Amino acid sequence: MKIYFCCTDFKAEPWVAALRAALPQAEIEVWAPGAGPADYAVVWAPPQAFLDEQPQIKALFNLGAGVDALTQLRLPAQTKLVRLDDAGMSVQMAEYVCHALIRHFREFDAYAADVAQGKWSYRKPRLREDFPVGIMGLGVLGQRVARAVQAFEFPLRGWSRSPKELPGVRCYAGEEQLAEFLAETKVLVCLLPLTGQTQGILNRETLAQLQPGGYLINVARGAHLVEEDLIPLLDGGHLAGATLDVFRQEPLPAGHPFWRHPKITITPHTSARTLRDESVAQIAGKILALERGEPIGGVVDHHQGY
Ligand code: NDP
Ligand code: OXD
Repeated sequence: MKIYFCCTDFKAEPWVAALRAALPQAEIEVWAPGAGPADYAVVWAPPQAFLDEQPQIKALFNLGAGVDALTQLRLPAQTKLVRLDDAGMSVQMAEYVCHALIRHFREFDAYAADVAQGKWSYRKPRLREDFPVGIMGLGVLGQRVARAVQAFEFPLRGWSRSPKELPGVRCYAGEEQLAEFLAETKVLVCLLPLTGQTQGILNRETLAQLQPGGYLINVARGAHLVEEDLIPLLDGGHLAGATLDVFRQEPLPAGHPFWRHPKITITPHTSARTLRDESVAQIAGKILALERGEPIGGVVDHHQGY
């Protein structure tokens, strides 16, 4: 069995070593143009040339949960596209979202600013009933985040493509229920995959439907947000702030207004990192299952794009 590693942005050696340790029976190499055919590949944003040279490949294992960089490419028709299914990311996402939510709700930035000036000051406690949290995307990550937010007793809403019933979450589904979901939300968390349906979904019209004083936490993809729509809503006061982990262009270009806006907190696409041990164990397990002819989870539906 031959497996290629073809991942931009990842240091190849430790990954290849970990994959070899997990699958000692396999021949595992870093792909180079012109290399011979392989059975499987571990990929992250591979070049089109890689896919064009490997039409026989049985499955591509994406080193992330979001497959948007792959679905933009021409994929071999019979190749399975498999995403990471949690692999240690959901707990990180829960930490990140709860941190952003609580920092905003408890006004910790304002306290830090006071402390920096040597001020011992109190703010009026806010009521969590006034801060309903709405999670867009109730998949692997969205549901884990929902559980974590629930522990802090915020009112919780969720929105997904297909209807769901989740304990303690008021669930909405489909475009027809999006307006109702937004109207019931003050702190909006985006955990959608980037597809033709979700690109630009965070825009002037949708964000304006959040409750006054709304807050945006985007941890999914930069292209979910129409970036130029955000600042007028912040400056106009309808939105109180935003925490953004993902951007249309990454790294965020120098001089981009998000770097310095006082109501925007940015992090460099780090809310849920791909963890090597967990990812390799998951991928190796799935390759062995496929070799035994067994079904695996996390296979992307080419039609839905996630
Ligand atoms: P899942 O595929 O498990 O969940 C996706 C959710 O989005 C599902 O609930 C799905 O609905 C919903 N959804 C998809 N399309 C629509 C739509 N058109 N309208 C409404 N709901 C929709 O993905 P994960 O939870 O594993 O990951 C979510 C995303 O998080 C990834 O695609 C990636 O972009 C991002 N991510 C970001 C990271 C970071 O570091 N910033 C790290 C990891 C992931 P349904 O349940 O009905 O199918
Ligand atoms: C992912 C990511 O999709 O890291 O896993 O963004």
